[in-house]
Amino acid sequence: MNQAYTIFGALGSGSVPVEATLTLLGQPYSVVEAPTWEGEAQRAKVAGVNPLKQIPALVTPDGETITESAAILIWLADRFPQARLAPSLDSPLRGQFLRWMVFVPAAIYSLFWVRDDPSRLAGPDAELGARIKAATADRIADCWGMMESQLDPGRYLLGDELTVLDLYVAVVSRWGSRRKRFYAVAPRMGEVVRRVDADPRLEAFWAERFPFVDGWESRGAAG
Ligand SMILES: N[C@@H](CCC(=O)N[C@@H](CS)C(=O)NCC(=O)O)C(=O)O
Repeated sequence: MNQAYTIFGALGSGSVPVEATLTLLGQPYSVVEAPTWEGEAQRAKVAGVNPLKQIPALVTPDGETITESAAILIWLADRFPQARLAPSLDSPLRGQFLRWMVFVPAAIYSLFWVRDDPSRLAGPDAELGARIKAATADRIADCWGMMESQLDPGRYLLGDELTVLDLYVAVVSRWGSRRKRFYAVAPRMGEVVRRVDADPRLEAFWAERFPFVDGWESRGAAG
């Protein structure tokens, strides 16, 4: 039996909220760095644990492999309930927690499959690719705006306790326009993710795994 968790992941990717969760939990883990968007050699590193060749994939100390970022995050939070990184099964917040934990990958994260490489749908048609990129940016902004309208955040998205949902949104919101549009359509969620960015327990972690380089929030394309 392995002693620690192994994460197949990459800097700035969907593995980062999983790594942040394990950091907060104080659980030992190692990362197999595999930026899958960089080509077949990187994708091949992941093929053995995820036939879709996507990250993140978590291999547990028992040797079980779990893919799908939201499933991994929920599983970890439930596995260590004393850390209170998710509302408990009988909490009145549980339904909304599950709702948004599914919404983020279903409505938003999944669009990056085509945004990362629009030719996956557009083929060699560059103009169509550009239209897909713009339309998916609008859709992502609409989805963040819808989430903002449905939530009533406290210090964190579901109230005053940090959950894995906050870690998840803090990372996914940085893709594309580097939160430029996110802050515009979701100002209250924006306050929450800035609080997560500034969490002293994660300062060294963010610097290593998703650095806040100068001006990152205002750089980038349409998103
Ligand atoms: N549904 C998956 C999506 C994972 C995903 O799209 N990962 C990206 C990196 S952040 C990836 O590996 N992309 C390469 C590809 O799809 O070919 C999840 O939530 O974990």
